[in-house]
Amino acid sequence: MSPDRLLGWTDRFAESWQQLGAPSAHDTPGRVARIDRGWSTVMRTHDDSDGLRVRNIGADVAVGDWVVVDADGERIEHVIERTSAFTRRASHEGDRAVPDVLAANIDVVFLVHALTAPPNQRRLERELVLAFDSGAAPAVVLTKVDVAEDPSSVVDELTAVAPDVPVLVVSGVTGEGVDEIGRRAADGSTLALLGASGVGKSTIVNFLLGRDEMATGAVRDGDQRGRHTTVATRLLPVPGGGWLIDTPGFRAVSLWLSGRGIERAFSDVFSLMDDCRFRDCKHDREPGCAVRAAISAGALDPSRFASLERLVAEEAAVEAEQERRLRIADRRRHGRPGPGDDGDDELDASAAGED
Ligand SMILES: Nc1nc2c(ncn2[C@@H]2O[C@H](COP(=O)(O)OP(=O)(O)OP(=O)(O)O)[C@@H](O)[C@H]2O)c(=O)[nH]1
Ligand SMILES: [Mg+2]
Ligand SMILES: [Zn+2]
Repeated sequence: MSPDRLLGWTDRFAESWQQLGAPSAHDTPGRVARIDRGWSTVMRTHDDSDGLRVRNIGADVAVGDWVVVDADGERIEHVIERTSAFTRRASHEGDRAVPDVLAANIDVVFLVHALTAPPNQRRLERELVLAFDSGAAPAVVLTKVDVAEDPSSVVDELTAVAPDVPVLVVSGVTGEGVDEIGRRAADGSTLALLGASGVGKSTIVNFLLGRDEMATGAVRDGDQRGRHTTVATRLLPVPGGGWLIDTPGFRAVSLWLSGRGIERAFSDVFSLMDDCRFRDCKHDREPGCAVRAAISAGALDPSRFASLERLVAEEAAVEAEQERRLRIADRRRHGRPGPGDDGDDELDASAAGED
């Protein structure tokens, strides 16, 4: 049996499967629809509503992954190379340089914000960096327009930090604008909804599915924060074709290793930098600095520029830590522990020394 195209299987995955030797003695690749404490639920066909529950044991899987299950149907044997993944840095203390993959093999990342809360530009900027780095196409969804008091000012403020990105204004309750999201799934694409708790991700998912598949929960009166109603990421078939990934609301938007995500999320600022007189302009007090000029003229919000500088520094720190780890791993492989340490000390010291 060949893998189910309606489940999102494409030629790209087929190539990676071939490279694994297309282990034909084994089961057909399936797609991870949910993960619960070391167990994955794997769908083998698009209408496989129960799925097969298998152990992860050592397999680094995320919802959306294509996997090969062992011949006994008990555990995941291979994870097929991802075409995209929304990844943040795990926020566990002491174990800092660890990636946390929220969803894999996605075509569009919808970053959801509610129009009922004060606009959080800094959060959206970070989310956009991760979304651009995921390899999927980012889009912004501003929801709860039916109950927002002053939607247009919130829309303007958030749109200002999302240049080059489509911004949809919707209501998960009335359904206004939601079809535009569903339309993106119709060709079989996989869409992920990501954002803080309580912004209305599951409400949108339920509207698109036409049934109350996901539980939704009231937000706190004062600050509109959610109560983490969704606790496990789910991959769900859209009736008109394609897939939705609903995710639990996440607090910390910590950067993981970035490709060109920062440049793409801040394309407006980078194009200003191209106009600075000096190529090595630090955008501080240099003459002919286009960034400072734009700030003075009110064309660039100084807090957006400060935010960019913070993100660049954060990314450099993640990269440095990652390089340290690779160096240590390499030293171990060659049986050359550093003088007076076995590698772990250096790691722990550096992890503790950061921020
Ligand atoms: N009026 C209105 N209420 C909404 C809308 N979307 C969500 N809500 C309400 O906002 C609350 C939170 O919605 P959820 O869909 O549970 O939010 P979520 O983003 O899935 O939250 P987590 O699962 O905790 O991450 C619920 O009480 C919803 O009924 C909307 O478009 N309009
Ligand atoms: Mg939810
Ligand atoms: Zn400059």
